Amino acid sequence: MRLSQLLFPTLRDDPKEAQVVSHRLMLRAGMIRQNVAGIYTWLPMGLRVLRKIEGIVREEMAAIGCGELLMPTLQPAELWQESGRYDSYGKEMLRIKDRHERDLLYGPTNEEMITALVRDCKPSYRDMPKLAYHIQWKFRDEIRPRFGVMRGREFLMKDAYSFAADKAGAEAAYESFFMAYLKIFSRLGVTAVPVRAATGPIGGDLSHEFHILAETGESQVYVDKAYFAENVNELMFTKAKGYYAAADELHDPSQCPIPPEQLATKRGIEVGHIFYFGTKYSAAMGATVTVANAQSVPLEMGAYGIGVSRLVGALIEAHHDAGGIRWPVSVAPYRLAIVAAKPDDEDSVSKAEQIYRNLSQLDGDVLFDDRPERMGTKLADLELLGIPHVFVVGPKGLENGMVDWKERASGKTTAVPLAGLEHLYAHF
Ligand code: P5A
Repeated sequence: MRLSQLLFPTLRDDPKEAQVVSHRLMLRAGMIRQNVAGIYTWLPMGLRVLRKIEGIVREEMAAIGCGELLMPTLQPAELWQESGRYDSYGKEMLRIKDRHERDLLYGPTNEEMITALVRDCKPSYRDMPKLAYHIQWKFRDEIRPRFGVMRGREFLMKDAYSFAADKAGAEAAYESFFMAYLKIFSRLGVTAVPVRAATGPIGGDLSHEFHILAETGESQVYVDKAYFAENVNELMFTKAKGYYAAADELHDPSQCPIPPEQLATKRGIEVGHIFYFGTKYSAAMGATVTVANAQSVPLEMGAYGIGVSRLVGALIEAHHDAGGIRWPVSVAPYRLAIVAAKPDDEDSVSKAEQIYRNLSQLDGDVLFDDRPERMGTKLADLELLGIPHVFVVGPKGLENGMVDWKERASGKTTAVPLAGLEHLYAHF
């Protein structure tokens, strides 16, 4: 992609409205623009990160046999009347009337809709469990939208649902999502600590939140210090469950099983939340499965959320420095940028162009900074945006058949031969 053609409005100064570093950097690096409180336009650079996160989530959902579908954003009120949540959900739910005065709502979550769908599919106990997810925009009329995309009103969620014939099947599904979540966060370049959590308006009696630990986190979590001696991302379910780790609302100091000196109190950003809620929705909505003796029983359900748009902000909270964002390579808007050191030196501009063409044939993850700006400005923008690798093509290096390779993570610059660029890029 040629940067000169992209909508990439960077800002020199910190925007006043942004209180946390991720919000400031997303605005400054031209990733998002706010439309009204808590509702954003995703500009090309922001959208690429969002899509890459979605890509990793999709691969890990496929790996546990969870199929993608797509439910609409608008839902009929009747479904929520069936489950009993239409009134209890309160002001966070955006209620809408269509031209026929029919009550609709903009979905804050999809338990009702998917339960009705599975009910209508009349599943047999022979092909249990059923696992499905979608990645869809949600709306919650948060009383205090803040921190940019981290607490939005419109936000992108991956929500998955499991349906099983019995409790053992539901618990097995819960465990496979739990493990998939650790994998997803590890591939995103972060550790998200699973903590026991209250279930709130979603309901149920078993639930874990996944928290990226960061000073700016909105939640308080209490975690056994021994947990941190482990590689959390590789823990097995039973071992992870064995550690004491609780969200604020579940932590009661008088009941805590471990001594205070062994307990770490941390701030966390909740990037995922999983629930086992048994038959709460299926019983209310008549979603049943016929078991061996021709009897019908309500399905055992779980739901599994990941805050996809929140993650963009949370990853920046975890990975930045004075120069800007430091994306893990797996989610960077582009893995590589190419810059001609002197825009008026024809030789280096055409060489840079040629390198760009060659490498972009391999995949579309290369950015060509062909803007008519000084090199210092370009490099500062690319650093702010957090592009992991930059090739600087200049007359000096070209004399010896070399270009400069700058690495965002280490800040190192190395001269590398033109002939080896393809090979190098393949390893980024
Ligand atoms: C689980 C899947 C649910 O809604 N129903 C379907 C369940 N859980 S949840 O915890 O309420 O939300 C799941 C994740 O969505 C993110 N999230 C938000 N992100 C940005 N702005 C918001 N206002 C917002 N609210 C929730 C969180 O990451 C949460 O874990």
